[in-house]
Amino acid sequence: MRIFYTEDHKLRDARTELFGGELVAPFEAPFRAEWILAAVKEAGFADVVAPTRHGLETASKLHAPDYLEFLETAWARWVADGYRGEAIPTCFPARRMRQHPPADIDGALGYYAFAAETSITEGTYAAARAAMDCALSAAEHVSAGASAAFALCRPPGHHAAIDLYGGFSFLNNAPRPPPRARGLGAARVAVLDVDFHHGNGTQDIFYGRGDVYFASLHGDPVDAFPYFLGFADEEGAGEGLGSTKNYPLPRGTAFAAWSAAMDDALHRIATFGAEALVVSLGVDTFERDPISSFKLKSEDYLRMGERLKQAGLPIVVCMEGGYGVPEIGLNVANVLKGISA
Ligand code: SP5
Ligand code: ZN
Repeated sequence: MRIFYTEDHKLRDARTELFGGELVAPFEAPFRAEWILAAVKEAGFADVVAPTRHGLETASKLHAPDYLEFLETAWARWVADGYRGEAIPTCFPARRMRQHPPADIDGALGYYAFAAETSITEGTYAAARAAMDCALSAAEHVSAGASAAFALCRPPGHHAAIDLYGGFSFLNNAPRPPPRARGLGAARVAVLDVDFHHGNGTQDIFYGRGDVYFASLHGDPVDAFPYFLGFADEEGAGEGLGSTKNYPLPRGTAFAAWSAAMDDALHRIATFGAEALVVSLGVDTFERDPISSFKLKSEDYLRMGERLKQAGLPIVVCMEGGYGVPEIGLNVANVLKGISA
């Protein structure tokens, strides 16, 4: 399986994350990608290539133009206003307030953020662009006939919505791959999001679309981030009605219950008639993940990969979350091994 990776992820190296009332060293940091790269190489995956640089064509289909302009310019605007720390929003367009982007950067941050833990820094936008390049290159590799590819990218993307950042995500990395021998507009694609957190951004982007199925297994939003989306009664809208499926799972969920939900998701994806599968892979379902509450063990990720392979579809694996512990590398390598078996 070819792996798409670029050191440009290191441009995203924030000093601060708002956590527990303190500014702590971010959970989402460069060492994650380095540990994962080392582990997948150790596991024998040697075909590691740099992505090709893409323009904003796909990003413009997923995100609003004003949001992309905000991301591109936010850091310069923040610095120009004389702030000394990293860019963190402080004021939000909450219930009954006006939904409009203020001219002032402090206000604009609040308008485009759905969560304040994620500081914007100098290299953030460039790193997010490079992550998207990895995802697009992996999708193109699969479209050209490969059975699977892995975008080893960070920062993550699945929380990035049409015009919202947060949850460590800025640009969504789950673009639909153009399946081989099909026009871009014709094919049906499924996104299976196995990160511990609900993929609110991906759901938002595809909610009204009938040609992209979105299924997410995650900590129940009644007690897990992102708290305000990811409930079982969200099923899509308009042409997309019936093509969103959420599996909110309780704290402490272990692999038996988790994989039963994944089975159900994969059956629905087969019924939908997907021709390609994008896996938003977070390994923050691991039992020792520092910010999550599921109980998956390292060997469970091998079973996960094997079950994904059984779906019989071309697969684009896209890196999302998984924090803090060295096992994130082994857990990702196990998923790839299962898919390649
Ligand atoms: C891509 C991804 O995994 N993003 C996750 C972002 C989560 N950020 C907020 C985490 C809040 C954690 N609260 C932990 C409560 C434990 N009791
Ligand atoms: Zn996550």
